[in-house]
Amino acid sequence: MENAEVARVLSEVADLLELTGGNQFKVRAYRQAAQVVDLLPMPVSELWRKGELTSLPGVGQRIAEHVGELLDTGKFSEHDRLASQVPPGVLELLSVEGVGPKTVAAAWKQLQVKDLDALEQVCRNGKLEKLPRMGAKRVEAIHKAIARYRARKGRSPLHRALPYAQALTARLRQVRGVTEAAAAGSLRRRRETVGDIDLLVAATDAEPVMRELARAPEVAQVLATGPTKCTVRLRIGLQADLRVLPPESFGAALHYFTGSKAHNIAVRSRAVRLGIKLSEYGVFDREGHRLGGASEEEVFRAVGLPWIPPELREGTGEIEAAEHGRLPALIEEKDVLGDLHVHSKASSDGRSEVAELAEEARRLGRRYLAITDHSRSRPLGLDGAKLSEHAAKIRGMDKRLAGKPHLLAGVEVDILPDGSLDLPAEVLSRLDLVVASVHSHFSDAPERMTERIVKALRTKVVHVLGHPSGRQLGVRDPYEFDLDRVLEVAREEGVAIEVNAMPERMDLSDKGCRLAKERDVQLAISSDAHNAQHLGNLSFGVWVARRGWLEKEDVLNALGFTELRRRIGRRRAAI
Ligand code: DGT
Ligand code: CA
Ligand code: CA
Ligand code: ZN
Repeated sequence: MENAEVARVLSEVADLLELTGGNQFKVRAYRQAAQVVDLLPMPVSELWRKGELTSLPGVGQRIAEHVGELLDTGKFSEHDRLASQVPPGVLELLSVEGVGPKTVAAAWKQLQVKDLDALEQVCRNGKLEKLPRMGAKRVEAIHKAIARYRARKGRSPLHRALPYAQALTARLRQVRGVTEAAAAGSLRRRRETVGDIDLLVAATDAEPVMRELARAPEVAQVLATGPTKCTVRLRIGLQADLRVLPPESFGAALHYFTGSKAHNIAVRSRAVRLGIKLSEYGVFDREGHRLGGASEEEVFRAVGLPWIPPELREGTGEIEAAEHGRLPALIEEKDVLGDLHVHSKASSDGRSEVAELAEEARRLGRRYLAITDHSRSRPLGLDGAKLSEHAAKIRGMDKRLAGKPHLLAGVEVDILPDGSLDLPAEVLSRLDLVVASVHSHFSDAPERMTERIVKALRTKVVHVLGHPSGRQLGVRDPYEFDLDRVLEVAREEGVAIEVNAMPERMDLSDKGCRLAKERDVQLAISSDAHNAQHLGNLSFGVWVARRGWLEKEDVLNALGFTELRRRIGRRRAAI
């Protein structure tokens, strides 16, 4: 069982306890344990086996035993006991943004709300508004959030699905007679959300492969089976489709099931024009003779094209670009040489010391790291004096590290509701790197939000606009603003736009990246790490960038340290 799954069950126990009026102390303990397990750098099952679970912060004997029971038996008696007291539809209400356990408990106990439909009804008929601490504004926000939740239901964010796809392909690769196993579909294209996991396996005998999938611990139920394919439901609720193909068809199938549908249609119409037949089984000539299909390259070659990276296969110009030899040389993770947005313990939500961050960055081969803690408006944010002290500490450590990696003393400064920055320009201009971000008043009118950001970009002290749309996948929609206008000003002012690589943000989006490139605006791919393990999340940002057609030249932190210093220093010289 994956850590994420264990964490999910633990946090569900916390929710259930809260809904059933359980002890607040216990609620907090389960929440903390969930968080610890989720961030664990090794499988939690390994710790259980060694009897070391209780060495984790906040994990006591009781919770350790429950986790052990879950790992050994797939069951969690405490969880099941609590779940039997709460209708399943009630628990689901917690997934609606802005609806917490207190609201759900009140709606359930006082208004008999047992599912999403019922919650929507009490939004409409005014009953929810009458509950204590509710009011018309909150009810309206909840009503809107229900609609958003419905729209995204059934899709999972990439970061939830990816570990399962990896675990399952690794498992299937072990089956005797299997030569290849891969995840295709939107997951391989690295879309930010996926509808399901599409698994492809090359083997001559399908039966043992399907049997192995059915008994995988991640799988809850087999929904359908055929001679060479099956569909299962995973414990996390996501479905997976498995198809088993003969090795000579693997490339053709991988291409077909990677999609997208729009890309496939375009490739297939090229094939028709060239008088060849393309299917998930291979490439064939008019007489039905096989021309290829073992690899994707053979498929593309048959239609006269170079191999196209999966992230580009959305039917938005990639075929034309390939045809004319103009495919972008997409940025790769190894091209990103440093990280420009990282929080240390000096931020209230930061968990690692600067030294731990530097150590992990060095291990990951990053050449530079900007420590950008929060400014004073955030809870426990830094004021000018504390920030100067912090910067001095960072610079001292930078000297000791002697470039392994280089540290930059920075800040993530709030863009206040009026567009001014949360710290004086005079303080900001003494720092090496300034990331400016919106963290409040997300529901400003679009024109107001645009002006707010534009004003911040005009201050001359900002290097990077942080998580530019404010979205959190499946949790919070992007705030509304005129991206085109912001890009125009960013170009004029020489400000880079961040591709925030937090898996739950991925912000700027892929489409935004492509627009920024067209507008000649530079991007910065940053982890926004709040602990050392998060530094590895940069890959999520790189995938977004690749889906946005970005190349090395488009990315600020693909520059070497000297070049970067010169670039960000130029800002300083200008004021
Ligand atoms: P998803 O699962 O909604 O995130 O998106 P996909 O792209 O993974 O879609 P899915 O799982 O329905 O199908 C996987 C791929 O199979 C899809 O990207 C392209 C191919 N495919 C599925 N249905 C069709 C179809 O009707 N025509 C063509 N040309 N290709 C299809
Ligand atoms: Ca899919
Ligand atoms: Ca599918
Ligand atoms: Zn932020």
